[in-house]
Amino acid sequence: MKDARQKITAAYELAKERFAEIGVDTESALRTLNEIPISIQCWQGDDVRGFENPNGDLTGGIQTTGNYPGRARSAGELRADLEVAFAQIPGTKRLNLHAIYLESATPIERDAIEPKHFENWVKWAKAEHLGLDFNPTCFSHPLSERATLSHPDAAVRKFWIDHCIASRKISEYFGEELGTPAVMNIWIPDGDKDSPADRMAPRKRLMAALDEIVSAPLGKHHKVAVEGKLFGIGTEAYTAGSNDFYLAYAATRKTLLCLDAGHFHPTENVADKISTALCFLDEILLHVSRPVRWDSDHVVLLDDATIAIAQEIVRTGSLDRINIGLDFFDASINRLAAWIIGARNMRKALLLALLEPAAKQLEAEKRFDGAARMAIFEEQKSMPWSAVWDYYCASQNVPVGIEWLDTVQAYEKKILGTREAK
Ligand code: RNT
Ligand code: ZN
Repeated sequence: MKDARQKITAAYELAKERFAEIGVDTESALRTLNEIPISIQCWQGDDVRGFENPNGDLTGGIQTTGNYPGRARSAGELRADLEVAFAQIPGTKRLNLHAIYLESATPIERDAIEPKHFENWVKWAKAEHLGLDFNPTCFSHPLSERATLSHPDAAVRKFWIDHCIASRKISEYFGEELGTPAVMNIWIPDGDKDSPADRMAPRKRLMAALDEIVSAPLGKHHKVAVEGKLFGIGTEAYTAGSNDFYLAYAATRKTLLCLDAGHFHPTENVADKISTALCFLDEILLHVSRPVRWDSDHVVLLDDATIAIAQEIVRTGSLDRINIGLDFFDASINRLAAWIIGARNMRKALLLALLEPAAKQLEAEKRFDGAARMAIFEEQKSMPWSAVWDYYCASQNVPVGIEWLDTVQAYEKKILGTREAK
């Protein structure tokens, strides 16, 4: 009987030959795969509560549902959880923070947050060899009830502009300290439950506010992205920051555009938007998520939508121009498992895309041979990619199959289960 490791290697060697026959070099695919950074959202660990006011309500038209025990109640707990989760996820990782994940002994208003409130995160990121990304938090706050950057009251707008500029300073600090630029993503919940009389004025105010934010002269260690959305809970009829709005904004102001997989009509093909955006923008940010009937932020599965996104990332040859972030938050299941399943699936999808016989696909297309192209695509689905995945996990010293679940369950028993909900 061969031991498990030998079986994995033997299966891989056979798979490697099969892929070589169709012109795919698995070794090179795995080298590329391992280096693609995936930015993992801290907010899956505590249901988007943060540490500014962990008992406050989550507002802004987004919602976590479920009350599974064990959410992180402090930055220390969140970091401990992330360490366990990250050890189960192969490949290059970053951590995506929100402004509400600051650490301060005294309450700090959002327009007054400073790099020092994130020192512990930077120290930890250095120790864990992670890059950090950032987000101003323009929701879950008394001043965000009606609107933020598009608010008709200039004083309220200024508060959020100042918050976003303060967030840029923190992002710059992250990038400089960690030697890898931080992507700072602006998403605001502003919109209307019902048909507005004026769709234009809020957009003009938003445009002017964003201009103030992005024109603040700050260093080169961070990048700003803007994230559009079709609707939120309570903003079903109108959002000031639609995708059209931000696509035009990003193209004219040279920011990044963030495409969130849950922010479109359910039948829209989000993957198709990537090549369009890349025609006009230097870089984009993705929020890989899973909408179920609405922007529900379910855990990412290895489903058609995710695979299509990964295929576009690879097929456009734009790995260096696409920043991959995850954006889901499920409070109904073990939160570490949510991170692990979602992040492993994203990387599996990238592996599938990297194992495509690109040259053969393109040749068939060039000949207008639709049947051959279809046959190649379909045949690919039953190629032994999972043997390549297993070998990859083993070579990265992360669990190959579902064994990670044992670790997570043991951690749940020992640590998560002892956390009383506050
Ligand atoms: C909300 C946006 C946004 C948030 C995070 C927490 O619909 O997707 O990206 O999910 O910033
Ligand atoms: Zn998002």
